[in-house]
Amino acid sequence: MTLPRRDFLKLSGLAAIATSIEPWSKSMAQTSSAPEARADYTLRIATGLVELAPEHIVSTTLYNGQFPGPLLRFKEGQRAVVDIYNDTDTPELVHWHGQMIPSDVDGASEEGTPFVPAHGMRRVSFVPKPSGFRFYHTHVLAGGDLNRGTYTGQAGPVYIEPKNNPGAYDREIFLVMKEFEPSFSRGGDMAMDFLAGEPIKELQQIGKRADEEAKEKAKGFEVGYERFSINGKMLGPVILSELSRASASCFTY
Ligand SMILES: [Cu+2]
Repeated sequence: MTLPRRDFLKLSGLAAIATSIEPWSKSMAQTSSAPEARADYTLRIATGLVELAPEHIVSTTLYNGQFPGPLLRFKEGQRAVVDIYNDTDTPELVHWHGQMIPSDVDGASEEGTPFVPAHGMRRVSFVPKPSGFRFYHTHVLAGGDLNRGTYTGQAGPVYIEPKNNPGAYDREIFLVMKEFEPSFSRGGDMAMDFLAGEPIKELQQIGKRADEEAKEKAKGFEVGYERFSINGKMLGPVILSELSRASASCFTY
């Protein structure tokens, strides 16, 4: 039973209040003080700013107003509860990359995970596994919208502490590498010389074959990036923005 607020206020000055509001307080007790565990972590999805370098600020969608999103530490085999608030105007999905968890919380809509509604929230609870360094990120399909999904700053590190070998490290450092400022291109114009190591022959051949096959058809668009960052910081000073676009891509990595 619920009592209109007006009636409640009217009653509140009376001695009869105790008996009158009893059903009200009972119903409140059932809804709000049910044994709801506190979440281990809260993620808030909202737009915000990332300062990649002094005077180089990117406006995008973030977790908890930061990039990367906060480090979430879980324990292998120990249930984790995460509250996800979506403060944006579009439905969102938080995907637990690399974890073997049920599809209703995994964060992939194609596997059946419900979206976190726009301006709504969802609580997810799962037993994290396997142990190790993982990450979480949005699983919204961006399509041609470079302000959505993977093109935003929605990514963060997860560390699942192993049950058996806790690893007595002196120091733990978590690195999240992410590109920013995407743009469409017709291919081939993003510098690749920042890639480390020797080219892999097999991959080159696959690329060559694909190019040949595509000759007949019109080639689709590719997405290239202006900035590369480690933990939300691009390397090198802002002078790089004066260099050509292609070399900036490699230097700032
Ligand atoms: Cu993923």
